Amino acid sequence: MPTTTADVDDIARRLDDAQRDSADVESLADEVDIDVDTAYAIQEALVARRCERGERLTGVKLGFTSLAKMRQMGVSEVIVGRLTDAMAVADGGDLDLGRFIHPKVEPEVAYRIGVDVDPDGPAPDVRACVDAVAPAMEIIDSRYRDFRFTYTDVIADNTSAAAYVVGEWRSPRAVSDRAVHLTAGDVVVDGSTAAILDDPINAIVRLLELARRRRIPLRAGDVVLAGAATAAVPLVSGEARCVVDGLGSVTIRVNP
Ligand code: OOG
Ligand code: MG
Repeated sequence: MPTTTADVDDIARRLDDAQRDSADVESLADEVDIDVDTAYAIQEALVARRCERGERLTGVKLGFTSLAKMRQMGVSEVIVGRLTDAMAVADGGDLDLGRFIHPKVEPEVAYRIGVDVDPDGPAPDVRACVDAVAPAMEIIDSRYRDFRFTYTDVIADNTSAAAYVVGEWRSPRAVSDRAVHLTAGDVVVDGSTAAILDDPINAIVRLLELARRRRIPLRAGDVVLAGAATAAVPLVSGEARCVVDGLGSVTIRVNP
């Protein structure tokens, strides 16, 4: 049984270094007892380090909003992480595999927040918060060896966030039960947006609750990744592409 109390700043530094050096670390669970509040405190310290180096927050991502992802990773509760400009890749842009440890790609739906949401203010209307929707892909790259982590481990590691790409923004529209196709190298995965909490807009409902509980401010223009519609697949060199029926597609070129 681990007995050591978590040193929030020290763990944040280790996870931050693991990302910068593309060198994995062991799960924290064997070493320290971490509760959910501490895990989010580590995430905040980790993201603060990135911001101190000049990165800018661009939004948030949800994880484990589909059964496929919960089953793949053995975690069954929704988590939230932060996105920065250093993680953003332009639609059609290039990404080098060398900056990652063991990257995987996920087909996602992105929403754009249209108003500032104060975590202490009155609960806003969900649909009124969103001003655009787009197809997206997330690149996850757990800093833990072999993607083996506990619920609190993955929260501390900023929910495996590594990179993301958003396609053309469209006016808000219902996107429940739209076919989703992800192609990564030779692998093709089919799914539906309905896998994301029955309807991806429910990701915004969960986000508003989590943002309030975790004191995460949301600002107009922030990107929200609603979570993967299917299990993640390894990111390999070549093209990675996600098509969401009625929303268009998003593509990146992946270099070895
Ligand atoms: C954690 C991130 C999960 C999603 O879309 O469900 C996630 C992981 O699987 O490493 O981003
Ligand atoms: Mg994701």
